[in-house]
Amino acid sequence: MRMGAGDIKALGFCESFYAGELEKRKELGIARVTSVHKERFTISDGVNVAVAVLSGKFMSNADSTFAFPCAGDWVFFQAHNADEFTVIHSVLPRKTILKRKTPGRKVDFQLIAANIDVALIVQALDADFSVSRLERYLVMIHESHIHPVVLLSKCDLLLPEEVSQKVAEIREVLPGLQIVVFSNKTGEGADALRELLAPSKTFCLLGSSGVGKTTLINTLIGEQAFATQEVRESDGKGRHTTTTRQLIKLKSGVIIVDTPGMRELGNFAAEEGFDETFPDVVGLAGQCRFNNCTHTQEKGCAVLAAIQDGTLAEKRYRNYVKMNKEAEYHQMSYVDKRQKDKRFGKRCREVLKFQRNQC
Ligand SMILES: Nc1nc2c(ncn2[C@@H]2O[C@H](COP(=O)(O)OP(=O)(O)OP(=O)(O)O)[C@@H](O)[C@H]2O)c(=O)[nH]1
Ligand SMILES: [Mg+2]
Ligand SMILES: [Zn+2]
Repeated sequence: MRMGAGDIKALGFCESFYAGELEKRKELGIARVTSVHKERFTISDGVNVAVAVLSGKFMSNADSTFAFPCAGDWVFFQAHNADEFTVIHSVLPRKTILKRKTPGRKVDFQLIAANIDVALIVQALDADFSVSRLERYLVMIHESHIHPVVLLSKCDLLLPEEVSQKVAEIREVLPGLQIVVFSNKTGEGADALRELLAPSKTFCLLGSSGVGKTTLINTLIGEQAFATQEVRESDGKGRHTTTTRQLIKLKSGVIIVDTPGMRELGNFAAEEGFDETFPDVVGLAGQCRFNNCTHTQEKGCAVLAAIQDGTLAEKRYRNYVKMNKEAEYHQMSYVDKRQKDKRFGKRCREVLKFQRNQC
């Protein structure tokens, strides 16, 4: 079958969302990016798979990280020479985009996956469990307006009461969050997972290396389709088994993006994500007597009062403050960086000129 003649709806394509775009397609086909290898992209139409490159025009127009295709993106493509040579012409508008700051001090973003409906944050119950890290993921996910679900893996390694206690720890600070406890070894939680994983929705697995993300995909497929690996005791941090993000369609119709474990989540210029992840802290801060309250020593500080009477966990508050500071810092430098960008600078000058003329 020719590339483009497959079933993109089965790969999650929403015709109503892209109604306006379909008119622009002309002779171009639509496919979904399943993986990225430097300047080469694997794309699928739901049945056929091709390796594609970006058109020259695409390359010269691309002005930021956001312009380039990432796993989960829908693209307009053209196949030449009986499908031997495939070119991507443009990326269709994204419903959602999951991004993170690149590790290190350099302020830049890395696209994780596009058009994700549900983000699955995987934490292993034995060694990886951390409510603070969970909060970090949630800020990133909420900022992208993606629905988060927490998957706690390796429950076979703990006693049932230890598992319940960890779940309670999360529920205490994040009451509305959906949590699924499971084990790839014993099959516990398999029903809950099956119920969660709806066909034609796109899910994205996120979490540290070694928590069992790829093993979960293999479990769902029912065979060792993808490589997984024991974390070496000597240098548990030293490796990632999964090295590229990859969009996979299961027989059940579920679409999942597997990602390499994130060692460092980085910081992000997230503003919106805070309100949804820390509604308790944000709500309290709004009740302080002074609206410039720093919540450190002021009289009438609702946050300090809540920590004192035990209604707000100090650890949660500290994590909020830490992330808020990081986000502020990065927001600032992101703007600084953008101002260096010629086109952005030009636009700024135009706006300033316009404002001056208004005064
Ligand atoms: N006991 C136990 N071990 C598990 C479970 N799930 C996965 N493992 C083991 O954990 C190790 C790491 O699993 P992977 O699936 O490779 O982990 P990953 O999250 O994909 O890691 P990266 O690809 O590096 O991000 C493997 O040795 C798995 O056999 C589980 O539920 N219970
Ligand atoms: Mg993996
Ligand atoms: Zn205060």
